[in-house]
Amino acid sequence: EKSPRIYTREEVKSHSSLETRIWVTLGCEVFDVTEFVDLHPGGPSKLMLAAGGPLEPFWALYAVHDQAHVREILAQYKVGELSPEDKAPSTLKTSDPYADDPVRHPALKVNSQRPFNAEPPPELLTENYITPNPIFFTRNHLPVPNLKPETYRLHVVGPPGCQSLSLSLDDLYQFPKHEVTVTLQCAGNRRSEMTQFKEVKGLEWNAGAISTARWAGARLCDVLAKAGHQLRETEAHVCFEGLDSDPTGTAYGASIPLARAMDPEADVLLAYEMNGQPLPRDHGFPVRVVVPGVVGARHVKWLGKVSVEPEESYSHWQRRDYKGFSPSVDWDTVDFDSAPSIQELPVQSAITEPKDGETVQSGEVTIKGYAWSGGGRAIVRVDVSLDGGLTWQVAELDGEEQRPRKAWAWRLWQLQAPVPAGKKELNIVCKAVDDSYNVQPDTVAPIWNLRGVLSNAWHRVHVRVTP
Ligand code: HEM
Ligand code: MTE
Ligand code: MO
Repeated sequence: EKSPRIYTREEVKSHSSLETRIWVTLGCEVFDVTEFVDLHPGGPSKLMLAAGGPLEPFWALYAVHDQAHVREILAQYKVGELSPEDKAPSTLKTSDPYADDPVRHPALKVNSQRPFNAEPPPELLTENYITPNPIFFTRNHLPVPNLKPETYRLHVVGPPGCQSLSLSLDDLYQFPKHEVTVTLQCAGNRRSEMTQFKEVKGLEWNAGAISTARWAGARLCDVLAKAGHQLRETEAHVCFEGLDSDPTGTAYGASIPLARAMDPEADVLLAYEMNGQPLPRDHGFPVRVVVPGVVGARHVKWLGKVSVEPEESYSHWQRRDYKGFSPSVDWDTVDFDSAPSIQELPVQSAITEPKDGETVQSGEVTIKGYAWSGGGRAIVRVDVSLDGGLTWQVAELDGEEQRPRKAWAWRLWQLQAPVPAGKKELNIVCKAVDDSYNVQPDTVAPIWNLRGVLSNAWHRVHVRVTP
């Protein structure tokens, strides 16, 4: 028996392209899986997400690998083992406000490290109707607070003359537990397409700033009722404050109209569970707001305070951001007070497979994506074109059926279509229709805005066809 060759994580990491060969690790073993990439039943692009690093975080998502025959396949490709001293201790810089942020899944495409903003890659986004927690997109404006469940309190401000509530987690568990499947989308989803048209200010999101989870918690209307609130003032707003704050102590905040908060049919939650687990730290542990059908920015995480106010939240993110403007408005002329805050989002859809720039086989092509609309509006149709929008075919809608007026979660869709003979390339386009017959605009030109929000033009993917 020869002793195994020993490699460092650094060396493994340098083998992450077909040119340098594809290495991965499992436990302390190192594998060269270059020859297996094209044989992978889950497709080459998914395997490549783990290139140069550990398989565990990916295999944890797909239990299909939890089988002896999968281990046997991998064993054939063993080239050595990791050096024991390689477990590099992470050096904590205490002056860094982000030093205590949680560890993230390596599949996430990071748009900004501090604060952490990342989206799942398109080939994983529509792999499951419910997005696995570790790859749910993350949009943080500030460092992630580290809250202790035992000492956590939610402060609910009562109406004048009434007592305010200070609720522990156990107190929240006493309210009826309500579960809803809800798609969350950031207003900046697909911003990068607006940037390509004309520069905007904001993070470069591709089409992955959207994800779906089953959320469970207390209904906001039940908690507000307990604090003595009624739906008297129809003009009032429910303001939320996060426990994340900037160096000046300013917390993240946002608000929604009281009418939505008090409507039991609107399913607004103070959620403490995400897909059957306590909320992960990045998604608001221990409690966040979930407002079905409404822009992500109002789903306040690490919730510290709820109050009913005559005016919208005075937070920067309610009043000076997350608003739409005419393409004619620039940073010299913008008047944030002139536009309403974004609440319900417009109809949206995007293609997740194939990816832009990919090469597809001639014969037949499978196109996959998601479609969703705000305000509980259901998706009634997704149209797909292979020729840039000259001719259209109707995609098949997968995923769960949507309830009328309460379509809080997306539909996944797919189309299997013959590749027209002789075609060297395809200009694939998708567009969705919701049950108010709202449609997506064909280009970003008429909807471009300086902040790059509400980007919902037809989604376009260009691919080459192998002859
Ligand atoms: C399926 C092996 C990496 C995602 C499979 C199957 C095998 C396999 C043998 C079929 C299992 C069965 O049906 O019994 C491997 C090996 C890998 C690897 C040896 C690394 C060298 C990955 C990675 C991902 C992934 C990194 C995700 C990012 C999937 C998915 C399927 C699958 C989604 C299911 C495909 C389907 O049934 O449609 N893999 N895999 N795999 N793999 Fe992997
Ligand atoms: N809540 C707090 N406290 N702090 C934040 O930075 N970001 C908001 C919202 N809630 C944010 C927050 C924005 S803009 C979005 S899109 C969603 O959280 C993202 O939720 P996720 O990270 O769970 O996907
Ligand atoms: Mo957002």
